Amino acid sequence: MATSNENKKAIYSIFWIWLVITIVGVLISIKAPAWLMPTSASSTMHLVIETIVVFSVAAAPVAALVYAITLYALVKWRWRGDGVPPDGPNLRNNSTLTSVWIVSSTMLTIFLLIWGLAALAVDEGGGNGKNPMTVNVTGQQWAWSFTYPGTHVASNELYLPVNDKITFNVTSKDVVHGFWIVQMGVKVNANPGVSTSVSVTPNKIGTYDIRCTEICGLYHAYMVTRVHVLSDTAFAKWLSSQPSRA
Ligand SMILES: [Cu+2]
Repeated sequence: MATSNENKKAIYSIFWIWLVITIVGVLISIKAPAWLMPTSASSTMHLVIETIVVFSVAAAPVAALVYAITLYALVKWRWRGDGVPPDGPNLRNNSTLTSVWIVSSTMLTIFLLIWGLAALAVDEGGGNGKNPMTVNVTGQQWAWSFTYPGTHVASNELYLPVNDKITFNVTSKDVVHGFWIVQMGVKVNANPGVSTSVSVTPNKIGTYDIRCTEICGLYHAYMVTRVHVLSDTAFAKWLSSQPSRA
């Protein structure tokens, strides 16, 4: 049996290892999305990145505790004798540890729930822009096509006006595809025979990526196109310059 002095030493060591790993984890959580995530072209995407940062920061001390105990156990509690090592202390009878664990995980879970519900409420289904506009999106092996209701325009690259609320009605001609505008944080399945809606307000002029997110056959990886977010006048000009498909 370990003496209480040895236990105290172990707890202090684990605490310091935990603290260092927590600080590293928090720094990575704050910095990594800026390096790894695409730029944000909508408030939805901004919220997605913010949520990733907050959830990673909240998870860092929990992960650090697992790593700290694992590292300490590997170095200090390694069994070097023959045969099966003796049992350690019975954690089930440790009421302090059990209460701390239950209370902290309950608080963390409630925090994540409240954050999630608040983020959904703030986002208003992805749209808080003016002049709502609808675009019909059709996926098929292996291309995207877009039509703009109220006009006779069809295109294979998507064109959108900036700061207007866009609702996409998404469907498929053959198998299940996934409509994903990478930099806008919008992703929804394209199902044959069904129209699924998703809304977003692009808030930055530029060209962004559209990908398919369901394995839909041989050329799934090449089912990509682009979205051009234009100023209102540039968008109106593009729309009127398109040949009618009717
Ligand atoms: Cu696809």
